[in-house]
Amino acid sequence: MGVYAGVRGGLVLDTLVHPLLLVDLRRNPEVPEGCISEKTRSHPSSLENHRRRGATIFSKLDLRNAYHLVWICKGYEWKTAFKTASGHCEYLVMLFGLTKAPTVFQALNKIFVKAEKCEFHRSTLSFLGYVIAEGNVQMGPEKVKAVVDWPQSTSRVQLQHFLGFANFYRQLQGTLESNKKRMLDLKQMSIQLDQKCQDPCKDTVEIKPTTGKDCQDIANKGAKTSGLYYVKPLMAKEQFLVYCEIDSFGRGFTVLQRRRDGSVDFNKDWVQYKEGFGYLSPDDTTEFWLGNEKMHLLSTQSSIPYVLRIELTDWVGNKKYADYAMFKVGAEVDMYRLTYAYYYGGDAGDAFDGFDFGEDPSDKFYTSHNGMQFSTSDKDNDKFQGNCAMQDGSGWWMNRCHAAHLNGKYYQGGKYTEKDAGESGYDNGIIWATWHSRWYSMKETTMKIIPTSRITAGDGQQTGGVKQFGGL
Ligand SMILES: [Ca+2]
Repeated sequence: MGVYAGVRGGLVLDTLVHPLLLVDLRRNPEVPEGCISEKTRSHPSSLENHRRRGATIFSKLDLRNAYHLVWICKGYEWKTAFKTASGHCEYLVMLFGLTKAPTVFQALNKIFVKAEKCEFHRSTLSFLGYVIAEGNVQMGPEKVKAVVDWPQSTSRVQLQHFLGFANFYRQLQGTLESNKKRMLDLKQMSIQLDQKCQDPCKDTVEIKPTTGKDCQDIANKGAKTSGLYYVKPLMAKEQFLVYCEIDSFGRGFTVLQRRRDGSVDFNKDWVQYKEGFGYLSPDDTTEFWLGNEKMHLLSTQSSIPYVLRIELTDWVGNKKYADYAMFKVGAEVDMYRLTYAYYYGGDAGDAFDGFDFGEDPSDKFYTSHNGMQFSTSDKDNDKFQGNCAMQDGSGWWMNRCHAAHLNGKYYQGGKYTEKDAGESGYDNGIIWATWHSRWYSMKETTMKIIPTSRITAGDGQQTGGVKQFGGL
């Protein structure tokens, strides 16, 4: 049986074996500032020693004297010098761990205890935030509460404080270990999943070798099939991947946007619309927004005017299109402004020019898109006092707000109501108001560009007209 005496600010004695020291120098006014940090607090490892010694009964003494009341002999302070991040320090009072310190301390003539703070012959003892009992040292309940109730950290420093506090109680080790194990399990699972998807990925993702400044350029170089190609517009610093739609007439459309099945969430922020999101696939089966910056680089790279072709499919399989001549997306400084010269044609109608919904004489003016800057929920560049992009959960060339809205929310089946549109209740589907009502959301959309000189070739076949190849 071991008997311990614990002393706040002092000492624990193992009367059967030899002195076992504990330090508690928290907020000690006697200790020179800058020399003591909270890291000098007692470490539970010393407390745990009692386990090895088989102690069952414990006593605690609260000494009026403490180490820090013992001055180091003048001229010998340098022997305690140590280095910290904030400079070099030396002790002026006795420190724990100094050779013979316990002996010196016990040899002091007048050691008094505070009787009211002493406890004798207990089977459990509360000491320095720990509960000491036979065979174990537990974290004190008030410390556990402090960890549980710790306010959420809002800065790195606050988080460091919490981690420092929590790590100090090595009783948390168990939780940490179990978390570590779970992390390891998740990592292994992720590796397994990676391996699983690697084989089909390798087989299906094929990037064609031909490159050019756009897909027409690539087609001109002899590429015959649609798929993934790298393009490098004249002003682009790096090449990037695009889906090229290459037809039998040798036309190469560079695809800017694709909706097919609602698998990609188009409710994204400015940076995401800038960089692009979604997935490019070699067989054109996935949804994506190529990205405003890439659209800008592609559409403004030279004096070659581009036509923007918009293709729409409704929920009974009808397909319509709309073409816009001299389509351009401005630079980011101009908020990726949309401009075009005129409606080039198509059977879907000119929704970019706005639509008279019959609610207000200015409907058409305020739902047109030519000249509009791009808006996202976090960047409101629209003509509305509110935030169209936030209300509709999309990024688009918003006016006040739209008659065409191809990045809207995906509605299965097409028809939706104000109630379906959520909190704001505005029309937020995939809309082309000159074809279907704004409460009808398209099933599929494509936005793609091609040099104007090539647009007419091939269309003749669909309409039974002339087959011709213009320019380039
Ligand atoms: Ca606004």
